[in-house]
Amino acid sequence: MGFKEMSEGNYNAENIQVLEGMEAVRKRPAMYIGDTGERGYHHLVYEVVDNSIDEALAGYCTAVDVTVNADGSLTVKDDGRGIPVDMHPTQKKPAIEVVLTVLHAGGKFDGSNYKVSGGLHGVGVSCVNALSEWMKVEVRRGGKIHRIEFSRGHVTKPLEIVGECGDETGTSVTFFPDHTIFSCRAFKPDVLCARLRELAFLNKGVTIRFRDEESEQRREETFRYDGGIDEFVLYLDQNKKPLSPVMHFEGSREGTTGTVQAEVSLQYTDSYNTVEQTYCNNIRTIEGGTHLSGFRRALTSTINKYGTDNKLIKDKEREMLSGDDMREGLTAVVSVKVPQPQFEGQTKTKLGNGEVEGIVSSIVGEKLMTFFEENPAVAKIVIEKTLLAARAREAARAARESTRRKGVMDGLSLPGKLSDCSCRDPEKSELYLVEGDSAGGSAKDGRDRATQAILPLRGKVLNVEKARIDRVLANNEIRSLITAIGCGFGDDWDISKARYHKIIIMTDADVDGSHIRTLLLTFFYRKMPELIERGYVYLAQPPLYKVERRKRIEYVLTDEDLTKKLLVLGLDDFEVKDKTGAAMDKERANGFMRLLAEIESTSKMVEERGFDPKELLADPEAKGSGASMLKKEFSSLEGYGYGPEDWFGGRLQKTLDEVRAHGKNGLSIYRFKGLGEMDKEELFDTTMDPAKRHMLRVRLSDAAEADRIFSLLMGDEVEPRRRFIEENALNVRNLDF
Ligand code: 0RA
Repeated sequence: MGFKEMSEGNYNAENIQVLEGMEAVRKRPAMYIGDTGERGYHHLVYEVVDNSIDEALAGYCTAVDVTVNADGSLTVKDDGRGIPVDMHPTQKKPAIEVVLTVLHAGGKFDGSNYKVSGGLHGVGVSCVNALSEWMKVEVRRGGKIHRIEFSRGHVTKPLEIVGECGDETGTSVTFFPDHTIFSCRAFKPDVLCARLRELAFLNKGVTIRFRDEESEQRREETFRYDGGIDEFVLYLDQNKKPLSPVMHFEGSREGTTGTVQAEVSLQYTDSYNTVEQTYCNNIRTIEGGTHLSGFRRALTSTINKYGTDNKLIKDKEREMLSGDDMREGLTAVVSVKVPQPQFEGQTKTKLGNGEVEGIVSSIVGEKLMTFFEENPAVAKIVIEKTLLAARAREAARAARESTRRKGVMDGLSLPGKLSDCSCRDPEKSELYLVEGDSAGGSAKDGRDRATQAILPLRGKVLNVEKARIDRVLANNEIRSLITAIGCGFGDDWDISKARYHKIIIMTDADVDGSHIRTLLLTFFYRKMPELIERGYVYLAQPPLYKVERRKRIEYVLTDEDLTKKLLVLGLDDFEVKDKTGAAMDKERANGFMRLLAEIESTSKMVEERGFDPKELLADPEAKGSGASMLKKEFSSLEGYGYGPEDWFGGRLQKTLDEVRAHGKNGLSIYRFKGLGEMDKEELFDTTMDPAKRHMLRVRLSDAAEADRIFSLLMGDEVEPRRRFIEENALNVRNLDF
């Protein structure tokens, strides 16, 4: 919502525009917050935090507190001016009620009063209200503490004064997302902290505190960076060796819709890769846009001009230098504030405002030239690195030429190991990257030849974090990959040439498999990020178990699925009785057993955290996810006529164990050690058949973190890598793409 104009100091309730009602949001939540899964769930928090950040940017707020409460709700508290509580003249309601129940209420969106921060969807706190089972808002303003409460967007307790607060001011919003709308059930501290940290970098001096009261760990973190995006660059480069200090340039220019501000921090490191993170109005612009092109243009022309004028770059060399060369080893954060941002591109994360390119380019160009003139030693290092990169690229040209997709039409230049599909429509075509020749062979024989191509990968894939482009391109596995995918590489990159829109990594579920998977993901992330951004990259999910009973074979994906399976089988010719001794029907018995299995696993989890489940259940004050899960489960248990004493007395555990043991009867359970153990039919049936398979799409949800983690996983620093791998058991799902 646009609160910026209020900073002009003449806010009154009339300014609030009434655009739309609440029901629309509940009817089509995804339209307003993107989705109703994990992303949308966390997006609710960002919407509320954005309002506090706006208060901070207007100069009225210094600290924002975000707390995950014990009951699973979340509070965002700030020390800003407080949402106005006076009467809205036309709506005949307090302004705060209008702000929280009317979409887009809060200010006009004309150029002079633009919203500075704002989530991807920028829909405002009223949306969060509509999508919350309940919301409570407390405002400190004018010496009084005011409170109002809502449920699913409707007032349940009108605004009232509940106390005095002296000259304290601020807003505190507490909400519990509506679980009939969201599939996500809890806030993830890691996900929240990543965005809060990013916001603290982008808004220097603002203190953002995070507290988790829900889990037993009681995590607490404070993010405050007086160095702003300079500190952001240092954070991103934490696992790399710097070649230059952090350079910072900023300025503003009048644009057609108001003042455009631009801020850039950059540093060169000895890495061979480039990190460019760009933002507009605190929103990450994954697809780049005019601010990025303006920045790049300034960098290229300044390096060229300074290098030539100072005889560091010879004429012949200048012709050979490309923009990519000048960005090798560069880490840059570009942040602009634009009054009326236009977001374009596939995911609406590409800044489109044309004038921004020239503005950023002129600010950076001017100041970078001055910096080089005042720091010739740094300029020299940057230019030397650039020339080295260019030479390496030149040396790799031969390799690159042969890697290019020149004769793809006749299939001649495709790698020999590739078993291509016959279909030529990329949208229907899939490329399987398979670990090892033996699994590759099964995949090749078992696949659907029309749509599925197989590329077996032998041995380890090159670690692109540690190799310059010439070595990357000389590597056979990588060359096969590039040719097979068809988009080219580096300056030649062209996503529209992708030969497949699904690239599926299929590796064993062991340490080697994880390693190969990580190397491949690093390659895609560093060298072909657009594949990940577009959602073309997948991880195959081969089954963990093969279960055979009376000659019938079934495949099971996970340990939890195996438990479920055993219970269903166990109930076959097995009678479960309720407390009165009457037999339950199959369906009811099945639900009952699943519930018992849940109680068993929750109890185990609670015990692992050092609690006694029995005590926790009996304690009405007990909060936290474990306690609330137990309470829910035991209240379900009552529905079957049983109480806690039946579980804690061991009686129901015995039934559960019996059914499980019965389920195992006459059953052979085999745990796969690798893909190679499956024959071609088996591999197709379980892992490749589009009608039955499970796959994970690789997402790039937090690029900053992903980049740091990749540097950590793939860089030279051994100790942090060892720790990370140990802590995360090399499971890519923990990398949170
Ligand atoms: C409307 C007008 C003013 C402030 C706010 C809204 C406001 C909203 C939120 C939401 C979370 N924290 C907030 N802080 C402030 C300006 C009021 C004035 O002029 O005094």
